[in-house]
Amino acid sequence: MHRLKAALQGLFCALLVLIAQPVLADWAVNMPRGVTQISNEVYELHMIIFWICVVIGVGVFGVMFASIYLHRKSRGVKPATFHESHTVEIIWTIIPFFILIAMAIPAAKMLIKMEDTRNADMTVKITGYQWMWGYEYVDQGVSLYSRLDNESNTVRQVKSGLDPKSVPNYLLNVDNQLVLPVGKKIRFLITANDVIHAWWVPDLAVKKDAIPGFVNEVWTKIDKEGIYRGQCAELCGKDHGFMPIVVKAVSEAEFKLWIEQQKNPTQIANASAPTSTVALNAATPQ
Ligand SMILES: [Cu+2]
Repeated sequence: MHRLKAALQGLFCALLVLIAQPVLADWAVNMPRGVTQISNEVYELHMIIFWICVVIGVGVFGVMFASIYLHRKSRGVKPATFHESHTVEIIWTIIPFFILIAMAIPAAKMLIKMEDTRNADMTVKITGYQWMWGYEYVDQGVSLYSRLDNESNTVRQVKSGLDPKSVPNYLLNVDNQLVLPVGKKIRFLITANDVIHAWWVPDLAVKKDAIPGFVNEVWTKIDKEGIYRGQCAELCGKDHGFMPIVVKAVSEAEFKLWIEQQKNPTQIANASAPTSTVALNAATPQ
C-alpha cells in the first residue's frame, strides 16, 4: 500500500513539473479555437463530446478495475452467475443508444450549419492540382495560383544541405496567398483537376474534399484579420506534403484595394516604378 502511495505521489509531482515548465507554454494538444463563429462552435462541440467520452471512460474502467480488485479470487469471491443475462444485455444496449443519440443531435445540427452556403456575400472557387491550388474570385473576375514558396521549395530538395529551421513557416508558406475580407460570408466551391485533394484550414474549421468532376460547397465568415495556414489533407501524390494553404484575412477596404491591384497589375507597376513603364512601352510594339 505504501509503495502504491509513493508511486502516486511521484506521478503527481512529475505532472506538476510538466505543467510548470515554461517551455511548454506553446505546447497544445487540443484543436485550435479558430477565428470564425463556426470554428468556435465546433470547438465547444468537440469539448462536450470529449467530456462525455471521459465520463464513459472513467465509468467503464472504474467499474472494471474495482471489480478486478474487489472480486478477486484471493479474497474468496465466488463468480457471479449473470452470464447471458437478458437484463444486462438490454441495459448495455440501451445506455449507449441514448448516449449516441445525445451526441448525434448537436453534431448533426452543426454539420447542417456548416453546409448552409445560402446568402453568401461572395464566392471563391478552389481547384486542387498536383501540386498547387487555383483560386478564382468568381464575382470579382480575379484568379491566381498558389504554390509552395521558393524558400521552402529550395530547402526541401533532397541534398539541399540547407537547414529547414532557418526558414520561417517551413513548408507552410506560399507565393500567392488567398486574400479574403473579414466579416463577409464567403462561399467556397471546391473541386480538383486531377486527383482527390482536400482543402483544410483548421483556424476556419473548413476541411473539404476537392474531387475531380464534383463541386463541393462550404463557407466561412472570418472574424479576425490575420494569416491562417493549412495544408492539403488528402494523400494526392508524391508532393502532397508540399501544397500548403495560406489565407490572409484583411479588412473590406483592403480587400477591395487588393482586388483592384490584381485586376490592373501594370497600373500598379507604373505607379510604383515609373522607369519600368518606359521599358514596357519601348518593348510594346506601337
Ligand atoms: Cu493535394
